[in-house]
Amino acid sequence: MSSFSSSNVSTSPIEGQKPGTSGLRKAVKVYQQQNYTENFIQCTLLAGLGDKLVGSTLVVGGDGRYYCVDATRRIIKICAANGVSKLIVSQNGLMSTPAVSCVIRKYKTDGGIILTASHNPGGPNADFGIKFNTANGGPAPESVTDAIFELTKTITEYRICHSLEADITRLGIQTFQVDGRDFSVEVIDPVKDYVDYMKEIFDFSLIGQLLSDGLNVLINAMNGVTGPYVKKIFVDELGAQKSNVVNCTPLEDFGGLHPDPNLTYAADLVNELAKGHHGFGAAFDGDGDRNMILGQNAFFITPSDLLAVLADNLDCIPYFKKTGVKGYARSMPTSGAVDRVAKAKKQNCYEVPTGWKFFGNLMDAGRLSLCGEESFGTGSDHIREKDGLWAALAWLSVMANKKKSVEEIMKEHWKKYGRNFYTRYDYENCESTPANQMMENLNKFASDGSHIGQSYSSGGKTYTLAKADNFAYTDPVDGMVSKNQGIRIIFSDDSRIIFRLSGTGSSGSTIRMYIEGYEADPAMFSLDSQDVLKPLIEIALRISQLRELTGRQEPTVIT
Ligand code: G16
Repeated sequence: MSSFSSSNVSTSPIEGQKPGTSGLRKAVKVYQQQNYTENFIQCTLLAGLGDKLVGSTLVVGGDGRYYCVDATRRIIKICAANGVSKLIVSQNGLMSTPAVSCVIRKYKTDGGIILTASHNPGGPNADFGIKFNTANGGPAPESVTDAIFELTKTITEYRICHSLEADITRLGIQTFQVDGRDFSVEVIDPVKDYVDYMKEIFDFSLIGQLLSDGLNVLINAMNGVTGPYVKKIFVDELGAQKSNVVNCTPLEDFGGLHPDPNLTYAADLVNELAKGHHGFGAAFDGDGDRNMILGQNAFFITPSDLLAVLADNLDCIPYFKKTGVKGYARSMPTSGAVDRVAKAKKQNCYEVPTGWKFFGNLMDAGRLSLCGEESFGTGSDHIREKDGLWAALAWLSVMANKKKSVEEIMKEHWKKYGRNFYTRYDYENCESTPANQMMENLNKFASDGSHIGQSYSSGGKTYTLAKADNFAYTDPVDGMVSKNQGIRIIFSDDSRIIFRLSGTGSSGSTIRMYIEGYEADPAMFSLDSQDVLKPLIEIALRISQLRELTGRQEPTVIT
């Protein structure tokens, strides 16, 4: 076994290393600055593991974007020097975010480091990200990310074992002696543990039968990390043809795609499904935690509706037959469609701030089985991350049980519960000063009770303001309070307008405007959500003065 010595390298704090909604996402060029990656990893290890650091075991994986391999090599050297005893590293550094969560839990490690900027574009001129997950397999809570940030402001040195090189292309265990301690790197197949788990959760033979009975699927991995998982699950296990899966080779720049599965950036899938040859379509983002589901003729399931339909049909999935259903949750901007199901089923439905990290405590406390976010995230307590492939398999399970099409399932749901019309407008990369000004004005509007009871009219519709606030959340498990989580403007008919700034962008400010309106009249169900919500959209733009302040007349993305 080769022996190595580590050394301390002097460094100084670098500004702006504050993790956002999900990890520290910055341009690759920022990460490539001297000591940038090293500083952040050192602080992550110290704050994330505390007195468990020496002797700990961690998982390291990433979405395969540019700089992942380079960062993985640095992480191995820094972990070795900090007394970590074992790293479980995915082969070639490739592992989806849900698979990392699965592996952390399965092997009961002390946590993991995920290298991803998720749905942000990749490549030398695009984005990179580093995220720390704790021993429960979920994204670190704010207390940990705040502690990491505090350390980045005072760091003076990091520890590194420069000469140690592990070969991450080769499966198996490599052992080293570092400063007299044992250190090992186990390189694992990134797909196996995850696929084994999916086979326990779902009835693969039932879903396979659905495909062999003629359901023609189209699965688009958007050149992200899910490609090998998609091939294994859909082609090898479920019997789909190779032509049913596309963009399945992970590429460092995602082949120039913006790997965000929504109607704008997954337009390829939408256009193919619109031809009517496929009965089910799904796309996943760069790191595999997001999903978009479409039916024949590109019938779009909003993530909020997807959550509600699954909530109503968990009995179609063997996992929940075993565990029972312990409750539901959604992020605050996600529509209230799932709340209606929860009410009917007499289950709790929690409303948490945007960010998957807020679901973990509820799951660990046995209060939550299924949750989701409007940002194309759906998942359950099988792991502690949202899970794109899981969502696709869950929907296929419902189809296989009900023997109905995507559209029929959705329409049946609306008939039962009514329809929560929903849309989100993104204004990407705005200048920060006017965006902050807008949020400040909205905050004043929300905190000044004088607007309550006021009427707002547009397009022949009038809404009365019932409540406005800046959403704050108290975690029911540990009592932690998270403030300033978005402006809520709620009308007397439960229609809602929400504004918040994205926490995942790498530059400028992205404004998100969320609009929701409920209709119980079946005559309305087939209308286009943009038409139904037009009056509320106009009112939202008027109250916020978004166009006047930012100069943006149209959003960058509408979903
Ligand atoms: C991350 C978080 C999600 C969150 C989303 C959007 O997703 O994990 O919980 O909903 O960001 O955040 P924002 O609106 O602040 O941009 P991902 O897929 O980027 O990891």
